[in-house]
Amino acid sequence: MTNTQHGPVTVLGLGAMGSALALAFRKAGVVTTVWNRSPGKDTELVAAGAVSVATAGAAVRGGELVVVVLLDHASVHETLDPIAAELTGKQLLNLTSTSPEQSRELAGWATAHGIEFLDGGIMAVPAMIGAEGSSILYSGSETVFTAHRPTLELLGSAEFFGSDPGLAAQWDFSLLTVMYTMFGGFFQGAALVGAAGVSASEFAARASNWVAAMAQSLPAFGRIIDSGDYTGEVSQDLVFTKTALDTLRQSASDAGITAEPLAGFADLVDHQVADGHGSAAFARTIEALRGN
Ligand code: FVH
Repeated sequence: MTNTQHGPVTVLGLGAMGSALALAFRKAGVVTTVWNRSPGKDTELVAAGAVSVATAGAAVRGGELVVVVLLDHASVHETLDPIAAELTGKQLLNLTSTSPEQSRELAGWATAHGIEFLDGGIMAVPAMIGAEGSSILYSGSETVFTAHRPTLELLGSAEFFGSDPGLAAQWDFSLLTVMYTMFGGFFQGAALVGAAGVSASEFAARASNWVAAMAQSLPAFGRIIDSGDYTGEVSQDLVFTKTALDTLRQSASDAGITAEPLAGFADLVDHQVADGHGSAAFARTIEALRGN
């Protein structure tokens, strides 16, 4: 099945994510050429109608939009540098998790070779691609984004953040920071309650409800931070927070577990209190991150 509404696409990299992306394209009938450094990862895709080729250069020739989804920034350069001439005049979408500065560097490299560049941050795991809840954040060339938007929407919701090629990664990495900090807290909580014989599964059921309830307060924190005024009426000031965190650290120590996931955050609160901001709103902790 071929869908001529979508231009041909090339996917460079058939790891878990690249395979999921290529499969979503093929399920919609998009002409899809795939390449992977090591062989053997294309079986399902070839069965689904993808064209698998032996070199990245040959793969690039098959697509109007070239999607690169490799391990990291270094592997992207290792793959693309030797085929820059083949990419000239093409549209390149980087979905590899590269840092904002690395995405900007790649954009500069692409421009120098006459390649239009779009960067993306995937807010999904491979199983979610093409399904409800999958979201990809884009920045860089709006021309590339607009031209291929219907094709990109086959992967998940597609949102364009602006012409700065590092912006999508900046959003992506900021959201991942929230995620990993939450997981760190969950692991510490599971270890703490686990010391009392509670299973991690039982804890998870209650913790997920608690996280969802607490997430409701994020917009209010956002408003306080954006106002820069931490002196208004606050439900939780920094002295109160320090007292709570000190007790949490003590409880971890009493249970014989490390409080490391919490410790970095507690240190920031300690510094704010030591600097005389004890009566300020808890949200003032962000100023410690900014070095204020
Ligand atoms: N998997 C996920 O949940 C996340 C979701 C958010 C976005 N990430 C990022 O996507 C990039 C690829 O991730 P992946 O899941 O496909 O990763 P792997 O399954 O480990 O596949 C890695 C592919 O990269 C190829 N590769 C590695 N080094 C090189 C190199 N020097 N030259 C050429 N290709 C290279 C590797 O090839 P091979 O080992 O099979 O030969 C795989 O195709 C990543 O940035 C995530 O952070 C996924």
